[in-house]
Formats: sequence, structure tokens, C-alpha cells
Amino acid sequence: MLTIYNDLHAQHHGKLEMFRGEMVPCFEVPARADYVLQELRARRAGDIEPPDALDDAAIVRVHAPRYVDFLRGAWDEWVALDPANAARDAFPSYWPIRTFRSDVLPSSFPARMGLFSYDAGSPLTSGTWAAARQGAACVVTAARRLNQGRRAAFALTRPPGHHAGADFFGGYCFPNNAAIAAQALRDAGAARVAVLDIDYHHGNGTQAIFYNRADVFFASVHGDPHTEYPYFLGYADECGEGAGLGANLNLPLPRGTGFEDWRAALAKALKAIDASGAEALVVSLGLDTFEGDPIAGFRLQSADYFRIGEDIAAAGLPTAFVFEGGYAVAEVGVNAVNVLAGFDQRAG
Ligand code: SP5
Ligand code: ZN
Repeated sequence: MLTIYNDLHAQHHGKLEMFRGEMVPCFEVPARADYVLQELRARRAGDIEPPDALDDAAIVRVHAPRYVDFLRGAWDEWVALDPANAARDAFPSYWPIRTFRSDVLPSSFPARMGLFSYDAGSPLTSGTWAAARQGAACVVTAARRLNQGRRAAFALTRPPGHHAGADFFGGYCFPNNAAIAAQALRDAGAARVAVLDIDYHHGNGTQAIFYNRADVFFASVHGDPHTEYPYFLGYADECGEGAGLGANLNLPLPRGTGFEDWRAALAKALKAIDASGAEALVVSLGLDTFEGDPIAGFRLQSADYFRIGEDIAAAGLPTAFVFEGGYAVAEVGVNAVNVLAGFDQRAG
């Protein structure tokens, strides 16, 4: 498996996140990607390359220009509020929910933090934009390698992306890497693309970005949002709308689900992807389905991840894997590389 590695990922380094009224150490840490890189190297799992230079136009294909402008300047605006802010990460405090206006772009930075976000658990740090932009470069490069004839590529990047919408961050995500990859594949000529999201948490951002489009099929296996983050999207009755009706499949599973039931849901998702006529596949590869994950509730074991890779390879599509969640830091490398190894073994 070819890996496109985000060499700038550690510039995004949240210290704390809000949890039940207090600030706790951030779960989404640079060591996550370091463990995956170490495991790729130890198992000689293929070439590891930096991304090609990015044209920011690839980001604006799925994100609102005013949101991208906001992300680009956010850290400097945060520090301009108070020089002491340089020592702490930026968080939103005010959100324009129902009955408020979101068409007006306030000049206040705290107001724009809320306009462009949906939770208080996603610290924005001094290097968030540098890391996130390089992540977009990684997924665009991975898409390009598929177009050049590769069967698969793995974008090893953080921050993750699947919770980020066209104009909001949240869930540790800023740009939506999987959506950028899917759009890049479309723009390079694939008539239809599928996104398979196997992170524990529903990929609300990816779903929302493509919800009214027929050309990108979205399928997700995740914790039931009645009890699991992100709570407000990811239900089974969300099937797409307008031209996109029928191009969205949510397969929520109860907290505590083990591999047998999880794998049956994966089979349903892959069957629907096959029926969608997709010519390429983007996998939002979250490893927080692992039984040891500190913030999630499924019970997958490390060996199960080989089977996942094999099942995905059997779909027979050019495949871009994009690293998403997975917070059992010491095991995330083994689990991620097991998926890739299972894929490579089956794909031959
Ligand atoms: C990409 C991704 O996986 N984002 C997940 C964001 C989850 N944010 C909410 C975290 C809730 C933390 N719950 C802690 C439970 C500790 N026992
Ligand atoms: Zn997750």
C-alpha cells in the first residue's frame, strides 16, 4: 500500500477539550499518526511519500470560501483578541442555532468561531491550518495516484475530517479530507464515487456535503446517534434528498456491537456501494471501533481489522483510505495497518 504521509500533522496539537463541564486532555493527539507511521515502517507495508503541492481550489470544491478564509486566519485573530491567547487553544462559546441568522458574517472573531463550528470539543491551535491544509494535499495526492493507475493509497493525516461540513468544524475535524478526496476523484473523471465511512462516529460532515448529490454515494456504519456522538445526524431514515435521494445509507448499530454484527453491516454497505455504480471508493478509516477505544463503544479486536481490509478489497474498486478517528493510541497503528494489509493481501 502506498502511503501519502502528512509530515506537518504534529503542528495541530490540541492540549485540552471540553468534556462534561471540564477541560480534559485531548484524545486526538499527534502520537496517533506517529504510531501508524511506525507500524507501516516496521512491517514494510509499502512506500511512504509526502504529498504533492496543493492547489487550494481542491478545498473550495467542497467547502465554502468564507469558511476556508476563516480557518486560514483564525489563529492570528485569536491571538489578536489577547496576546495571552497564544498560550491556549481557541474554542467557540456561542452558536447560531435555530431562530438565529447564519447568513450574516459578524466581524467579531468569537462570533465567527461559533458560526463555523458545532461543538466545544475541537481545539483550534497555532498550526491547525498548516496541518489541515497539508492533509488536504495528502488526499488530493492519493486521488491522483489512483488516477495514475494505483489500486489503492492511504492518506495518513490528522486532524481527521469526516465531521467537518461545507462550512463548519467539529469532532476534531476542520477540512473534510474524505469529501475532498471524493470530489477530486469526480473532477478527475470518475462518473460516480462512493464514500464508505467506518469510523465509530457517524460522518455527519461528509453526509451533509453530498446529501443532495447523486454522483457521490455515502454509506456509514456507526454507533447509534440516539446515544452516540454526533447525536444529531446518522439515523437510518436519512436516505438523501433531491437528486441525492437513494445515495445515502446509514447503518447505525448499538453501543456494545461486536465484529460479527458489525461485519454484516459492512456487507450491506458494500453491496449498496456496488449497486451505486461507483467507479472509485474513498474509505473514512476510523479505528475507534476497537474494543479498547477510550471514547467509543464497539468491540472489534485487532485481528478483525484484517477481515475488514479483505472485505473492502473484494469490492474491486480503486480505493483511497483516509485516516480518521481511533484513540487507543498504542494500538491504532497495528489496527490501521491490519486493514491495509488485509486489503493488499486480497487485492493481490
Ligand atoms: C474523528 C472522530 O472520531 N471524532 C470524534 C469526536 C468525538 N467528540 C466527542 C468526544 C466525547 C468524549 N467522551 C469521553 C468519554 C470518556 N469516558
Ligand atoms: Zn470517530
